[in-house]
Amino acid sequence: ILNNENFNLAQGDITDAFSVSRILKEYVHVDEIYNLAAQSHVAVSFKQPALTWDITGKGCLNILQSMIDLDMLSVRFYQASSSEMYGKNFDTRDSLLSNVERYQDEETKFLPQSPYAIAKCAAHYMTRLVREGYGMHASAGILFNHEGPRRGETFVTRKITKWIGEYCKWKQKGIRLTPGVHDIDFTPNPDLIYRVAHDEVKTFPKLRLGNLEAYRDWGYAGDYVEAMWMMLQQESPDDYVICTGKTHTIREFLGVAFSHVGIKDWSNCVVQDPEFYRPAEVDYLRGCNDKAVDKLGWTPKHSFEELVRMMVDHDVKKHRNDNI
Ligand code: F7E
Repeated sequence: ILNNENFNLAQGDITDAFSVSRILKEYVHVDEIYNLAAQSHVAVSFKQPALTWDITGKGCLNILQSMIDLDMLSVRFYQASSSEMYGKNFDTRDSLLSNVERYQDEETKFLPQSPYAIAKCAAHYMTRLVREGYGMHASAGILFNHEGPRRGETFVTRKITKWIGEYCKWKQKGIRLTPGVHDIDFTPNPDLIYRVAHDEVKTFPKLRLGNLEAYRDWGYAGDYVEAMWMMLQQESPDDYVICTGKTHTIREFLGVAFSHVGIKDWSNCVVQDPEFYRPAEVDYLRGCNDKAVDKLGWTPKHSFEELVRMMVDHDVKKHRNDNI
């Protein structure tokens, strides 16, 4: 994309309102603005709540207030809202409902469970405010987890598939898994990979994860980006839930991912480590995409199994081609 002559990269900082308005002043005649900027890692937001607030919450305000001040009221705006905003909403509802009956949609109450989710709620309400107060074409997509080969390596899906990619590579060379549980962090990292490669370490570290029981509605990021664009092509702005409507635990993700490389029992490959548990968890997410299907004509094109296999294939291929 950097070589595309229509692509311009302007440098700025979303936490700095002057920086945002200086950039927008140069681009007052654009048609659409998409705000995807965030400190988006939920666990990190507990450790860096103020930074998360500045980027994820106030960053959105900085853009919207600049648009108002610069009289950019006819420019269409998209805010990346998140299913994390629902938080623990099921604790206050009927816990006897089965997973088939439990879902979140545009009417579900937000009960955010992390500094990240609280910042996202603020940005979501700000977007609604400019829509209703200033008549702006401002829409928010409440996106459930969206994944793919480009997913950051510290999010659970990619952490798993990256580990599988690395492990498959070393397994071919005859290197075995570490036999026991270790009290030091053996999460694969460049230093460790180097040491394995140079025969300084003879065994491969197990995959260290936190809570495996949480449910997530995982979809393919490419499908979801299409939905973002579709929202801004509508005559009127609105909020939409974007999801697959299916939910799986991290355990189920592990099952599909490991069996794709022929490992039926993954329990010997994974260690649960308190380091990766969060102070507060979002236990259950399953969205209802009826509104997006009806009004936008959008549907997800990739199933859960296809998504997992796509990510595993990518990482297995990537690490096979690594020349360490
Ligand atoms: O965690 C559990 C963890 O970090 C998913 C972001 O894009 O989606 C994402 O937020 C689940 C949680 O994503 C590990 O406790 C277990 O229950 O992949 P995640 P997330 O927190 O759901 C939403 C829609 C966003 O908006 C966010 O920006 O997996 N889990 N073990 C782990 N999670 C991580 N990261 N690492 C583990 O070792």
